[in-house]
Amino acid sequence: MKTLVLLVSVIAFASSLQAQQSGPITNTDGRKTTSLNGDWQVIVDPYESGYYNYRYQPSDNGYFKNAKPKTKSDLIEYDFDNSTTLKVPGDWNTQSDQLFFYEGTVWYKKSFDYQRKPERRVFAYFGAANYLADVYLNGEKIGQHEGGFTPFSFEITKLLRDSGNFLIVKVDNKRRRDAVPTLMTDWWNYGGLTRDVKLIETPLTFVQDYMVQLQRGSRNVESGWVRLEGARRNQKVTVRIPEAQITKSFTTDANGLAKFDFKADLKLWSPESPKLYDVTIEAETDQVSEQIGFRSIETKGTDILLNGRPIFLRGVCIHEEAPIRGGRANSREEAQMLLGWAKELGANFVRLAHYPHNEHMIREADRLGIMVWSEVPVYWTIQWENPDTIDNARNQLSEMITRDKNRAAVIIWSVANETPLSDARLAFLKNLVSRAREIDGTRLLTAAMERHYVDATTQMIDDPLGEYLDVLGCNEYVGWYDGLPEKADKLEWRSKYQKPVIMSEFGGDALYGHHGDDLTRWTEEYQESIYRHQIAMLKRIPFLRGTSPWILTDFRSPRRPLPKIQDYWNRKGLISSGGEKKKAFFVMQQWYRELQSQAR
Ligand code: GCB
Repeated sequence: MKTLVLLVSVIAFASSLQAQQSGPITNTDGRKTTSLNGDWQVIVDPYESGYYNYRYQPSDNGYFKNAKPKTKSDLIEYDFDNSTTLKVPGDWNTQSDQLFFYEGTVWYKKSFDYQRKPERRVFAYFGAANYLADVYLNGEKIGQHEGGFTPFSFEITKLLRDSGNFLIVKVDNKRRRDAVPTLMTDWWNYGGLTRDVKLIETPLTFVQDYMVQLQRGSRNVESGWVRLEGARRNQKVTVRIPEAQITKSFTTDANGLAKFDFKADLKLWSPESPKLYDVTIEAETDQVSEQIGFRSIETKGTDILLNGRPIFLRGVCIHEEAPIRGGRANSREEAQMLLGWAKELGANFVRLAHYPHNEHMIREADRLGIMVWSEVPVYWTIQWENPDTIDNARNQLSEMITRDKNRAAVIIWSVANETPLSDARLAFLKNLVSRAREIDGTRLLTAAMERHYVDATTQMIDDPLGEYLDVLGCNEYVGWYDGLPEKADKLEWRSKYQKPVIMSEFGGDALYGHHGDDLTRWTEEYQESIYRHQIAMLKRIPFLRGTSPWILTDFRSPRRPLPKIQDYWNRKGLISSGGEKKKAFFVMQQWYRELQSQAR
């Protein structure tokens, strides 16, 4: 059980559509919220002595009690109020030199007052905490959450006081073999309360969640559901889209659920015209509104169809790292900068690697008209046979889809990246695929897969997982890990499946400003040469329907120590860590401009 709600017993809903592991609040839009961002007092606790006693048993008097000496003789070996602070949201690694490589536990504490009105409920909401979070209010445990990139919330109505509340979170980012991701990745393990923390107030019975999207395969039937949480489950709910004069009412059942379909001719969302409508969900006891776009996404043979028309996904991969300042990104401005560069490259699509990014990215993509591939950190060598690992991956996948299911920008969910073939892995990933289809039947499913040579010049895509996916992602590093750049010239690509392929990674490292001839590793010229040969090869692949080179910007990785070149950065960015464009950026940009003009 990844999320343990001790205070309120969240009703165990029957249908999978209703399964809710991330806590009662999934959407914070249009709600009364109180930000708890800012400075939090922290205690770095590498031995977890704030949690375990000296016999390594969980202690009743851990740091979560926020104890103070009552007499001058009292022995208490910690004191939040005289401890250092860290900014939330933010990773700890880039806020303190001492914590740069730190992997372990940090305790966070925030004090606040809150005058709750009698007919209201209050929830503590966390945009994300990497990786394992134990949450306490006023000395009592309110829940635990596992997974570093998705939101969770716990109800605190009954524990809340008018003044002097203290919220304490133990955040542990130790890597574990059985976790998702597992021990080995190629990105920085930024720890901490990396996204917004807030209190959310709702009525006693509130609109807990809803989905309003075009029905799969349709361009004029809206389909979805609304779910209420609280004592008054049975209510009239109305979905309104005022700009389109739509008002449709339904009644929720004994579980608080209403499913609906209705016809509506809306202006469809697309990269050229990212139309969003104000949508209001109105129940008798609550009302929420947000902006939602409507578009259809399907495949037909090897084509991807957006609103019924074939498209080519001109993409780029992005890690959730803040440009220039470094560290985990978590602001609208950082999302605008990253997506702005993607647009400048000529992209209409981004692959948000390798975990769900913060909500600013998705909402900006919605506004800017950039299609999104969003994925879970099922990466490389997960423990395929461990039932806890699969539960964890399913939960992270569910939380990702739950958060972003109403975002038109998201067209593809990805269940895995470069996972080695085995029966256990196939069973694990099939499980994720069916989970994703269960909660969201409207989007395409993919995974970034590997491929293999059938002879010296033929690459084959035939991963058995391909049978269960809509779109085949394929990572290849011809010219970098696989031969020299010109190797691409003679390559032929074959696929076992009549399905669209996205070349979801290719590229190579270059240190910005490092020059030489095009066979000298780490130079901008070598990287540029990879892109030239790659593009010529990609143009010859008949079933190719998208590309997302690796990667938009350089990003930190502990696997990359080469002094003076890498210095713990993966240098495959088309843009440097300082925001400077490398030569390869312009090669890719030129191709995307050509593709864009052909598409018109
Ligand atoms: C890959 C991985 C990506 C790495 C990249 C690299 O195949 O999917 O996470 O960062 O290669 O740079 O080696």
